Amino acid sequence: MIRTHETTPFDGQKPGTSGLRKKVKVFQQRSYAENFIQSVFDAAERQPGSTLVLGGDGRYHNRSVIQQAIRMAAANGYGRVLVGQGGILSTPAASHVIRKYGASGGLILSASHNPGGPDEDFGIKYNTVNGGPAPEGVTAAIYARTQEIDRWQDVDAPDVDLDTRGVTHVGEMAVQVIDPVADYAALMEELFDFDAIRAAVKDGLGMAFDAMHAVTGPYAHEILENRLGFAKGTVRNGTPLEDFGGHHPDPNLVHAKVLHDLMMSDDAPAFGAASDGDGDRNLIIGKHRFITPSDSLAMLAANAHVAPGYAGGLKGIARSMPTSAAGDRVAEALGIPAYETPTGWKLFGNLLDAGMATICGEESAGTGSDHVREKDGLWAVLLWLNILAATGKSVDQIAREHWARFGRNYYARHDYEGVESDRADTLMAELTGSLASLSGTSFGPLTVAGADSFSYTDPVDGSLSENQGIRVLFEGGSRVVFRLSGTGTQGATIRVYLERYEPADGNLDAETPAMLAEIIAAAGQIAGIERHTGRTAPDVVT
Ligand code: VG1
Ligand code: CO
Repeated sequence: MIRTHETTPFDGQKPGTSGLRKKVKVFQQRSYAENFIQSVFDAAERQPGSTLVLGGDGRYHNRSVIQQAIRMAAANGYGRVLVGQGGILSTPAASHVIRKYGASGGLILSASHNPGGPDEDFGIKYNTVNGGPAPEGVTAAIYARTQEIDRWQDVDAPDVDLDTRGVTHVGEMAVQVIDPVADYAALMEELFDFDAIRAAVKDGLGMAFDAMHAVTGPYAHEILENRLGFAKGTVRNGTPLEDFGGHHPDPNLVHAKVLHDLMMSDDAPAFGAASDGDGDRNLIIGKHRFITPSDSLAMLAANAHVAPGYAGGLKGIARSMPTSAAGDRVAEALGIPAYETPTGWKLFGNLLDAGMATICGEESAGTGSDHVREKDGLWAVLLWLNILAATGKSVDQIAREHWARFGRNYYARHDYEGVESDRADTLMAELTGSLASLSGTSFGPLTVAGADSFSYTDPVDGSLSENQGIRVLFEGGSRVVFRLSGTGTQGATIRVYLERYEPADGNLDAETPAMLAEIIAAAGQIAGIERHTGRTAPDVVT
């Protein structure tokens, strides 16, 4: 029996870089999640009886929204829901399940790297039929719908048992509770040489994987320990917790410090990695060698051919604009195109669907390929392992050889978090206003060669994305980028991306902060960071 509930719109249900993210308390308001989900169902392209994929990163509030989404899907004409056991599906696994079972889309309940718990964050993302994040056109339609919504629908049905695999019915709709890991693990076995990795493990290749009490725990236990033979205990913090143990499941040098310290110590295994809340990001640290995500993209692309899934070569390499240009140099050497898109994974989907790119990546530790339409943390870890196993080299050796061939892009990101939104907006507005007069101006030893506000025209569908960040290029190839985060839930986060290129015969073995010092100083002056925010140092450096 379908029930119709009257409602009125909530302000601010506009999806950001990666779905709708708000405090749990906001989502717990009556009809808040329902309004958004109904708007997705109203705006989504789908046939009657189509399949919806459903799962999340296990954070607080995950299960209640899943139960509600199931009742709503039944009332809105879906024929089947595939839901991960325990309400669990990593973002890349959800992308794969959508593709594999021909679903019309999926709801992924996650706020990714944001903290979880009753006073922390929750989020809902909608992915479309290709398994990728809803493109701008779709998110705009969803947002428009949230502003005029006057009813949502569900069926009167009890909660589904999410912990037992199998099929039940809610109204006329089938609900299938699936193993969240099996399909994904099988896909990884197709792409990578598990035999070679297993042999390397037998020969002593060791690793430490920090699942950060988030969604990758079950995936990493199964793939790394059960299938590849890494010792029990290789996966740390491997049980998903609703509050991620009180930590931020953000795999960077601040929040994955324990792993970082281990990897810099005498006890370090050969390889260390971590993933984020929803499993789409990765942190790669070799013994005594941290690999920046931008470098990881470049190194993976340069060596991908050793893995069976990429033996035929790459079609192209895509990166987000703030990501360093290290990958572009690999593309040039391979004679394949390089693409520069706005931040986020939305714009990679068209390139992957059109067969124009094979590997994509972002400076924020997202890397992935055309095997799904999301970034994929464990995929990156497995490709690294495949490369280590196939070459017998260490992470440090791979990095040094890479830089000796392509040069090195020293890189860091500085985040100023929780800035008052007005102040952050003023900073960006002033900066945008000053662009025309920046060229030729000097800051210390650096002279501005050009500056612009990044916009992107999608080469596949011609859609235009404007105001995607401010780029300031210096003579000699160094660069600083400024943009506001689109994933936060409190105030504004200003991101400052710093990059300096050293050619292959340059200084390849220096410390990053020293190499970036002049650019950091110039960035502060150009944007007036202290003047606008009162901050003298960033909150997070990655
Ligand atoms: C951040 C990252 C971006 C990433 C996005 C979603 O966005 O910078 O690279 O795609 O998070 O990732 P922003 O707008 O805060 O800079 V995830 O792992 O949160 O789904
Ligand atoms: Co994520």
